[in-house]
Amino acid sequence: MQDINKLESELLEEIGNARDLDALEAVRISAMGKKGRVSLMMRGLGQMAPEERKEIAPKLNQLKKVIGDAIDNAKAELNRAAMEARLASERVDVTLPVRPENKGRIHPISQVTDEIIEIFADMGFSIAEGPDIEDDFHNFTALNIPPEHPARQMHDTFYLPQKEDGSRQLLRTHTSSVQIRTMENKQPPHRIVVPGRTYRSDSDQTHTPMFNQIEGLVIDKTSHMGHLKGVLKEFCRAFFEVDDVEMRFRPSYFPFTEPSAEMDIRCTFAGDHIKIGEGDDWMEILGCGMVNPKVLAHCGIDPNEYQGFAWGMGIDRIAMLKYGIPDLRAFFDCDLRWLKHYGFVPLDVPTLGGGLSR
Ligand code: 2NL
Repeated sequence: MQDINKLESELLEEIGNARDLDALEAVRISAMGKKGRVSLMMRGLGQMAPEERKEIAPKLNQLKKVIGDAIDNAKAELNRAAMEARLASERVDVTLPVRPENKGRIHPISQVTDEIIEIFADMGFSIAEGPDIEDDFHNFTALNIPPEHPARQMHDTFYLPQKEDGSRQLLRTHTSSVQIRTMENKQPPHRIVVPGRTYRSDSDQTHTPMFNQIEGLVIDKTSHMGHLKGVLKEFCRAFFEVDDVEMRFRPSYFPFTEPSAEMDIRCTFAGDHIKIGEGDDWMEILGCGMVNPKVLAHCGIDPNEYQGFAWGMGIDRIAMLKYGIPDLRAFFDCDLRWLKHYGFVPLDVPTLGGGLSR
């Protein structure tokens, strides 16, 4: 009897002292496990005289129940305390003010590039891209720019160090090299626009060493100057969001087109901003022409079978024009305040249906 009472108070104390679930489990095993202290006592019943057993067995069953209940209770309590600690440490204060969110903006150059792409995509053009680092052939020779042409001189072109074979790579001075690669690698007809970075060693108020261009190319069997005019008219109408834009073509010269022209559009300068499509001034916005047959031949296209037109314009200048941005150099200053002012909302993707810009 005494042993039972002593074991009960011992075990109850051990249970009370268990600080966590592992410690409690250890107590349970040492009491109720196969070789536990309560289990051993139960086994002792077998050697007792029947009279004694009758007296002791209910006490032992009582002990087993008391200890079992105490362990269950302690377990529930430890679980509750653990949950409470977690709730306290993981509490979220829903009354805190929202952290300021740093929303990005679309750079005007990206916006204008997307707008132009959207317009030409609608006319059935694909977008082509190519490397910024080019070789002499794709940037110059294939475009009928002869070795003594001033554009090849050091002051215009950024050259990379000379290689062992004497050749020098360069930073492309226009995106025309991508059209050359397209004509070399794919079968005509071609209908592509090529946006991208271009580089010239030139830096002043209206020139930056890196600038963005978009060129277009159409090669087919009967493509002619009338198609060129129609495509560019549709572009101006959509891009400047006016019903009609008067255009004029002035004769010009590029080694890669023949004949070549510069395209102006009607505009008026009202104070510090320009209105497109009306007035009595003209503004030059791009250069264009029929692709020189020599260029086609350089790309493996038979000039007697195919012909086409091309044009090129500066994205930076046209972006300044459309969105009234006065200083070219601000495009590349990475000033967040400037971008917040002139930048565009990322979700307002330019579409012809939904409007190019808001
Ligand atoms: C300008 C003028 C132009 C082209 C670019 C071109 C490309 C190939 C063949 C023929 Cl592969 N032409 N591109 C044609 C005429 C003018 O750019 O003032 N750009 C800013």
